[in-house]
Amino acid sequence: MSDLKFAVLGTGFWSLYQIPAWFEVGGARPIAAYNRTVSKAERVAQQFGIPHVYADPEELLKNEHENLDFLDIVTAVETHAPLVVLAARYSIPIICQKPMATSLAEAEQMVQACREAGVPLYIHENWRWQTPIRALKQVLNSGTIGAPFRARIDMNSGFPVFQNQPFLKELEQFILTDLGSHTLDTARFLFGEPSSLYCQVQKVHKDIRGEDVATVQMRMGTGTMVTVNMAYAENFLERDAFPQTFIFVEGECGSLELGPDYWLRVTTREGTHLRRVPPPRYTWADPAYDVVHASIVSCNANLLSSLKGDGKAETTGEDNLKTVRLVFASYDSANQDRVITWK
Ligand code: 89Y
Repeated sequence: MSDLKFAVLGTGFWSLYQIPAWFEVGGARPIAAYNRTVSKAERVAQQFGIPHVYADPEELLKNEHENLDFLDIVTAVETHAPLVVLAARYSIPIICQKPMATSLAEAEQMVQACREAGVPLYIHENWRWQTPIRALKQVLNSGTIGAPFRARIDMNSGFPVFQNQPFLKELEQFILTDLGSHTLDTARFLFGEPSSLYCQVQKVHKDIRGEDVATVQMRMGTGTMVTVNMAYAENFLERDAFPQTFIFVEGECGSLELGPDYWLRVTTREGTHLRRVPPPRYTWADPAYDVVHASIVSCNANLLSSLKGDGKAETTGEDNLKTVRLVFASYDSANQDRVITWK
């Protein structure tokens, strides 16, 4: 099969990793790029050999839609809904970066527009594709530790995320949309859907608009109690491990721990078995983000297999809507100081 041709909408910080990850996967080739500040699109197009550049997304779609197999939307979150609704009119399959939308209503509108137009919508949710998280899931599925009754997912760091992504400072709703989209999706991936949720938030940085600390507690799947802790609070940790996620799972027959430096420990009656599950290293990846950038490759490969009709995508629009529901339910819970329950 020949390469699928795609357009990149948005050529900011994340596109510098998203595009090389496509080259790493192979089988897909960017033929057009759009950015609001067109000089940025020109620079990225030159860097990656993308032939056509646009300052207007509608013009790109008008001129290129017959040549395009899919769109890769990597713009700021507030543009996702209008771009997806626009692209659905051109009947081009869409990949949209997380977080999906600025509200649940907008996310629902995106899914509905694509469903009505018969256009596949995928959300680029890469956290669950991290090598160590996949390895932990495999052990969980193997039944070695039995049914999980409690778990903790921790992603706490003082890494200055605002330096590379200054827009994060301006978000009215920050940590739960930016990082919670990932960690709550990972919780769903590992433990299933929630039946109840309680969340509390804090703001430690004085110079940002949104919250930068959150704890979400849920009852998930067959009853696992799951706590998700997240923070970008410049809390001066002795060993800051950005962007590693630590996970601890207690099961009826053992425990499972994903700790610093990608060590995975499985403890049962027989003792502790430990092995390292590091991500692959790519030359184009920023070493400060290694496990995250490496996971873009696996996520893209999964979405591409679905676009080619060879496999099933995990993070479809419909699926990610469930993660978006959790993000905004967390804000509702925190704002009202109440437990939210689902039937
Ligand atoms: O924006 C976030 C992401 O997707 O990965 C890490 C990050 O850059 C900061 O939380």
